[in-house]
Amino acid sequence: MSTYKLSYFNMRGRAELARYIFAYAGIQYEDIRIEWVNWPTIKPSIPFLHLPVMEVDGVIIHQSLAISRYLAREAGLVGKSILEQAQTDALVDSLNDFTTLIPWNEKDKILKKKLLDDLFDNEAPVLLQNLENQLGNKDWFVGDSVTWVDFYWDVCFTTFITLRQDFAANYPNLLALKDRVEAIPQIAEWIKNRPQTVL
Ligand code: GSH
Repeated sequence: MSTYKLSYFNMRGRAELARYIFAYAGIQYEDIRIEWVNWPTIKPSIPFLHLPVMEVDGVIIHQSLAISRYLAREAGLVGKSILEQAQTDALVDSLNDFTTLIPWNEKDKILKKKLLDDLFDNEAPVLLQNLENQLGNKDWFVGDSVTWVDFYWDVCFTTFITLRQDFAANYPNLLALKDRVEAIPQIAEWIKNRPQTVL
């Protein structure tokens, strides 16, 4: 049995997808939450200087999606064929592309609002319509069972609504998928008990 240590800040952010997969698979891990005040001291010791990182039996993996993909493989959540895996990866990348466009670190409030308005008015509908088309009336994005991109949708949804509350209101199938993910008993349990943070 491997030992896992996941290090991130005290936020859902880029570690939450990994935490969903740990919860779903019932894998024990250390959920290390570094305080921002301690980060400058810790940062030089972290490979590639960003969080999250995950230590597996002493080996450190960086990049949140590499971490989550590794765990998803362990948990049987990557798709049942290499074609399904490619479809799943592509959807994960599309959600991630949008996430990286969000001006997280913009300090100028007026500029930040302008950038967010532009993103949610112009970019989000393209992403959401394509996701809605991919999902159709199926239960899950890819194949006939849950994969890690279904989890990633719920993780992204939970954060995006803090930026624009009604951003997915016109996409009923995507809203139903979010409910379906949150109703998975292990995920429901994690959501109920996880540390409450804004992001
Ligand atoms: N592409 C990387 C991933 O997905 O893991 C991005 C990592 C990243 O930018 N992490 C941020 C961070 O470490 C937090 S979300 N910020 C502190 C810093 O860069 O000093």
